[in-house]
Amino acid sequence: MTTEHSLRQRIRDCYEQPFFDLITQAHQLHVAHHPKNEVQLATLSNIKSGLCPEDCSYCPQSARYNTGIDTWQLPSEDEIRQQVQEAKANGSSRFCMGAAWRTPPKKDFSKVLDLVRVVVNEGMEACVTLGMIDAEQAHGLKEAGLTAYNHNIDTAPSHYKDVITTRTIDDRLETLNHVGSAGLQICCGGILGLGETLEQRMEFIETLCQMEHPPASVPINCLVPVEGTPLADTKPVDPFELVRTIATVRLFLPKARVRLSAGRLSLSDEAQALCFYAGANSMFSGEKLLTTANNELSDDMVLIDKLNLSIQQPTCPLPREISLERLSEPVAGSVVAV
Ligand code: SAM
Ligand code: DTB
Ligand code: SF4
Repeated sequence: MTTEHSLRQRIRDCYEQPFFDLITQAHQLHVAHHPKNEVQLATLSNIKSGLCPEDCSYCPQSARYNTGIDTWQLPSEDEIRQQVQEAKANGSSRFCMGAAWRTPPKKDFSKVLDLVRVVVNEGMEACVTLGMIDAEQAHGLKEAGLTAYNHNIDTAPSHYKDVITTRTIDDRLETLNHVGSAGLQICCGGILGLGETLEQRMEFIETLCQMEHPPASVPINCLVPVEGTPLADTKPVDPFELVRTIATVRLFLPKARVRLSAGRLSLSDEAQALCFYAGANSMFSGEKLLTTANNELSDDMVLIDKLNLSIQQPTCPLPREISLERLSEPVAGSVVAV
């Protein structure tokens, strides 16, 4: 049996154990590594909407699908400053700017650096997701004060070509290496409900665990099916499978932030509560994700209040010892017996 296989098997054993055993273990490890009863709010801003040349079969922003979304190019620094101030006033400590690019065009990249500086100057953690970047661009973002770069592997390597044909998982991992080598935090996760098998879901988690630079945050999205995309009629993810996935990620990447991401609008308050119990400690706040709807701010505040959660304050700039510390440890072998 190879090491790879045994890690996969341990992940699967964790995922498949009785539900309450799984979430109890995950919760225990969560409170050992993170402040109790705390959630981080992150705000998304779509800084370049639509007309993307990639063919990601879930994405409303691909130019290949007729989804009727509004398209736009980069906003001004003033527009971003205003959005950042509003996000901060609403409790967010991270501001994440997303662009529908395969890779950022040269002419736009320096403008993105200016937008990052705006976010940093307002005292928020800055994150961007711009598609594939090279080593020089990663260093440029680090210099500008960026905290994290979001680049999802999205699904299992063995399922990748069924979901996206215009790039490979290795392209994705190459960008993630540039990001990690530049000293940026990696934000990397994926989407549940893309037609993956249970084994492929385990392979997805295994891939996250084996990354050269482990992810500091792991967004777990559930597919938001959008009319016009190839996955428009896909069956929704069972919320218990979402909770199991979050708990398993918490067990195998104990120090990472786990972000309950797209698809939250379809969850009941009770399902969201289980996600937080199982180890999620961040979520997107604000009534829009990139192109699709998200939960109302006032509903989120009521839920946060009902669960007696506190909202995390900005942690940036990260103390050097935290940002350089390895953010994952192979602990899962020892937690099964908790
Ligand atoms: N173009 C860049 C890229 O692909 O990395 C950045 C933007 S892209 C929209 C960011 C992430 O949004 C994707 O990796 C995917 O995980 C998520 N996403 C896009 N469409 C989604 C959908 N319909 N449901 C859930 N997540 C989605
Ligand atoms: C991530 O993993 N999820 C966010 C963020 N990173 C950029 C994006 C979700 C997008 C959902 C579909 C949309 O609104 O277009
Ligand atoms: Fe483009 Fe990103 Fe959407 Fe793929 S997920 S089509 S790369 S915006």
